[in-house]
Amino acid sequence: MQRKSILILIGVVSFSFVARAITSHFYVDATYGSDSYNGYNWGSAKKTIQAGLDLADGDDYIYVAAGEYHERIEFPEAELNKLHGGYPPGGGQRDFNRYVTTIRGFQNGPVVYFPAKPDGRGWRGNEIDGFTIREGTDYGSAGGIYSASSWVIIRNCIIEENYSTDFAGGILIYSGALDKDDGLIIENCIVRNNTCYQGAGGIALMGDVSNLGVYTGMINNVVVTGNSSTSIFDYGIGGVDVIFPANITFTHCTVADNVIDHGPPTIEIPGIRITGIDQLKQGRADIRNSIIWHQDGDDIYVEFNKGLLSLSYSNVEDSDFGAGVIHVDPNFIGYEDYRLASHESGCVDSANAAFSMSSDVEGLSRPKGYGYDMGACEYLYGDFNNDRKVDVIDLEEILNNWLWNEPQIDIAPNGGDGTIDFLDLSLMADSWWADVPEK
Ligand SMILES: [Ca+2]
Ligand SMILES: [Ca+2]
Ligand SMILES: [Ca+2]
Ligand SMILES: [Ca+2]
Repeated sequence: MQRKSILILIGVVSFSFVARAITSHFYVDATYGSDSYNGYNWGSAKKTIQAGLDLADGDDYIYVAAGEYHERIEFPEAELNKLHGGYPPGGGQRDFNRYVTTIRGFQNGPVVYFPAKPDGRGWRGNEIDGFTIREGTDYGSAGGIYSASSWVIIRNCIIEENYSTDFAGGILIYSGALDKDDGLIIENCIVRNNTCYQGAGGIALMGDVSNLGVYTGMINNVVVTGNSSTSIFDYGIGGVDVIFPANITFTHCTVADNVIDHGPPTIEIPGIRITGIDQLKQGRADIRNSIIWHQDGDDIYVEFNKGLLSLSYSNVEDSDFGAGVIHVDPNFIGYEDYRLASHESGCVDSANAAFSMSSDVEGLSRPKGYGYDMGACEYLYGDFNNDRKVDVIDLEEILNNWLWNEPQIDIAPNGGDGTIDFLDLSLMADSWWADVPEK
């Protein structure tokens, strides 16, 4: 009798494991969908993203067609759900640059919210990919994305023009759990022109400090620009705030031209702050292959005995030091375009290949030219007019300067040889018709 009960118990337990592994696919389409449909394919897509998310119970995919979604969304209380934007209305081949999928928030809450479990532990591995997230307003967490789980993946997103009074204008990661989950990834994203009153204009990475458990995260190919903290009295950070228990590695990031409104006696930190509670509870950041550039104020502020910084192969406006660290004008194209304007920029080909990514923030393959570039954007050799294409217009530049000494065009060999000839033509041809969509 007892043995039979155990067998039944084993049967129930293994059944529940099988049931858990089912992956479902749900569809959302602002143009052709309706929330009265079942959401099981493009032809019966839901109209709102929230209606699609509400179908997911873990390990599911929710596909969203291009369009404007005027809503605030909340991920379900489950793990491993993946929300992917960038499909053509009606369904078809995904292209998130072409099929722009925008979630436009409004008052009283972040545009995107990832919850935690009631005990503070995170829901693991939830993911948002391929969206523009804008115009959220919140009073107390973040305007754009607020995740209460530290294992969340944010990829191929633009987070812009959001506002919060506290913590972060763009993105807040706040792990409340005692045992925090590693696995945070923010990748191929642009976080720009967000505003916070007294917090970080761009991104805040923090959590419950009541024990020593930290979480690690990766920020790869991310542009953080034009974000601001507007309090004139209190503290504020322009770009990124890394606070214990966060332990963050930045690779190929461009953090530039973020601003704060207050000045001395408060420390001016338009760039990145790394801080914590005390010597045992220090925030940590490893910054490599990146550009941190703010004309006024501190690019990277490490609070004494509360933060730890490892800096390498980066270009920093201030005198911060480390292996391969330089301090030269990055030569951005300008007008909110943070690509490098010329092969003569000190950031071109000077990053460390050991830390590199195989593509840049816009999907351009790396490396181009003679090595990997610092920052989120790889310089496209041969694109002399910086229009993201190497084509006949650029070829004309070569031909017009044939056998002349023109440093702007003299891209080969490495460092130039004082003449425009077949070497330069050949390097240009390597990128022929490379087409990088505008972001
Ligand atoms: Ca500076
Ligand atoms: Ca390069
Ligand atoms: Ca061009
Ligand atoms: Ca040459």
